[in-house]
Amino acid sequence: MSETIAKKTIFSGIQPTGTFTLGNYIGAIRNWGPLQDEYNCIYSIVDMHAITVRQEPAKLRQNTLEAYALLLACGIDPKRSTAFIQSHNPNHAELSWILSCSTQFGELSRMTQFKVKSEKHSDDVNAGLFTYPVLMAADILAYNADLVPIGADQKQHLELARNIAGRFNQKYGEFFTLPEPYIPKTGARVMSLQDPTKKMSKSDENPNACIFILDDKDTIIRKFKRAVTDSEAEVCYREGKDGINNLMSIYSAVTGKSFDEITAEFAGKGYGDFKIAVGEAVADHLEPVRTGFAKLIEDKAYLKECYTAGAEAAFKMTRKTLSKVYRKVGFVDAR
Ligand code: AQP
Repeated sequence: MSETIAKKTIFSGIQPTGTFTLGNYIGAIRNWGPLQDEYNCIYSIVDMHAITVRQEPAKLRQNTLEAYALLLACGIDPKRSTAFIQSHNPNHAELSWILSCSTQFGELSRMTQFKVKSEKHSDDVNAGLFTYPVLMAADILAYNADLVPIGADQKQHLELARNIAGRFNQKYGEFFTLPEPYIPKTGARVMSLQDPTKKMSKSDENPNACIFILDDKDTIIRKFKRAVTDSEAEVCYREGKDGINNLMSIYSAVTGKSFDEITAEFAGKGYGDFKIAVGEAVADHLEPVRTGFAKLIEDKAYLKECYTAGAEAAFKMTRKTLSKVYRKVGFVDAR
């Protein structure tokens, strides 16, 4: 058996709904690169998920290319991983239909993301928004992924993917691997800088709520200076100090310092000093991503070469899964 076959498989995706935030980066994407040697990694820009919310077509196209370049700038090596654009592999959508027939209406209606997004987009509560988690299950199960690196907000969807896989296996015989979530210990849920009870989101209307990973140093520091905190002056991690807890988690994630070390570092100093230090540490941490992205986005031919090869590899892997699934459910062979 070759080494590649013996490796466990990882799948993860990210929506091209705007420039990635510090939340996407710390909670998900920065953890993807280090896994490339140990695992068979498959990473996707999930544009089909993005259209569950209204997108301006030209902007979506541009965001998708930029998201792909960002993926590479964040350390995904298209030679060591399969990196592709979701709509380039139609097997995801095909499998999604089969899996939707093993998904219950009730379980989809319990999904937090559906509730939040259908409130936010109350004029367009479309069926795609409702069945989003089934497509996500198909993304993962099409590769029989063992592990899915995600932020804490996607845990509920991953649990649903496991339930769908289990139900399919029960109906048709053991087939799908039940995927495990891989959630980082620090930074699994980066919160909004303007409302630290809400997660940081690409599509937040308030640009000060979010650090975008392509923001320049001055912008990053300015946004941290404006971050909502509390009326105390002690930098420590404690219940009720949502704003400071969030800044401490971010600082810890980019510097590797523990909460105790951070508290000691800022003892006797005010929030102002702490906010500037967090801003500087984040900006310095993101500098290589900004530089890498600037080069990659200029080379459209290279990007195309990478995402085309990625899609071909992804298609081959998943066609085999889909053929077996079709046989299992009782469809007549096409040839
Ligand atoms: N605030 C966050 N903290 C930690 N992890 C996060 N992720 C998202 N927000 C945070 C993780 O990033 C990965 C990709 O997310 P996505 O783009 O597929 O969708 P999302 O979770 O809906 O992200 P956004 O930024 O909130 O996008 P919009 O605004 O378009 O809905 C996932 O692993 C997610 O957990």
